Amino acid sequence: MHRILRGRYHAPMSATNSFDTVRFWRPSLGEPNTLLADAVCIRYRADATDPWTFPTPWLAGSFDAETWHLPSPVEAGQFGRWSYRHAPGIAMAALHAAEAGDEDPSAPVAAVGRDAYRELFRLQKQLGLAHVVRIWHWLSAPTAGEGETERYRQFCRGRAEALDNAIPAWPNLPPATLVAGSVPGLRMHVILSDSPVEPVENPRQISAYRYPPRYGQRAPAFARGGRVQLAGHQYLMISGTASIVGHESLHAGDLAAQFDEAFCNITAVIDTACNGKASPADLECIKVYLHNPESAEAVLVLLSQRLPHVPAVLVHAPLCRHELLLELEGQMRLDHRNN
Ligand code: 3EB
Repeated sequence: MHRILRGRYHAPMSATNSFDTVRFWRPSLGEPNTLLADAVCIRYRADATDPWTFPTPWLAGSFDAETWHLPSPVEAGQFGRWSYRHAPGIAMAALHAAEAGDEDPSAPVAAVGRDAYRELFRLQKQLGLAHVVRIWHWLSAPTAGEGETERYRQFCRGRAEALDNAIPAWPNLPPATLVAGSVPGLRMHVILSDSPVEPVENPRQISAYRYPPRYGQRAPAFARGGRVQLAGHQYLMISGTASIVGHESLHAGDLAAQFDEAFCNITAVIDTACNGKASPADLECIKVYLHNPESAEAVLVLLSQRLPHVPAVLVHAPLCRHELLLELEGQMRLDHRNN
């Protein structure tokens, strides 16, 4: 079970690259790599002000398998609050919208989310990339606040209002993840592309954008998964996936049962996307967001039983429904399977 605990520290990647692509996203436990002017090296647990970091404490495993390729040349830039790396046909961008404190339910989270998305639309125009194909959100204290003032619901409202008024409208919703960030405010990482995402829904779940109003007046705007073409490679991206069937959270308080349910949901998304010809064992990597850091050992055991050959990483991140103990995400390369 300790296989994925090996190699806790990974040296920053080398800047020398003889291919026409560079690795563009590689969360690592190393120091910032200043040599990588033309690539994105996302550090984890870094300082609060650097938007190119995962604001979630690391628990176990390695980020190494989560790498993306992009064609040269790569331009680094800043547009409004978004910083980006832009290559032909593709870009990765990061934003951090700071907040002073993270527990104040009257904080204007709707406006924070709305403005971040509006600025994202402007970034798309600036870069000439019509499609946002994957989004990660980290929102501090997402479940603070009651009823419609809950921070996550407010965020969903702001996001929905921004998308209502997007010109041109997004043709498809992308896969997304939203978990608690440990830095006050909203952080987002996005992948932009010149080719559209083909959304994949999960037959076991109601589409999130059709959730009934009891989860918030404005439903969460994301797809369960999506097929995307990135720099010539085909990926299946799987959104944050939890123990939700229909629209209801199941197995409150039961970590192993929640893992099984989330695993069934990931399996269903892969089945749908690949017509039953692939399974979770084909994932390039899997990431587990855990509400309780103490459950890491138990989850490592479950992973070693279910997915012994898939590289995994575990991070500490409460989720946007307080009863959810874990959420899974992953991606699969579709073009080099069966080779
Ligand atoms: C769920 O299925 C769990 O609001 O962008 C997962 C992934 C979740 C993304 C989002 C929310 C989001 O409803 C929560």
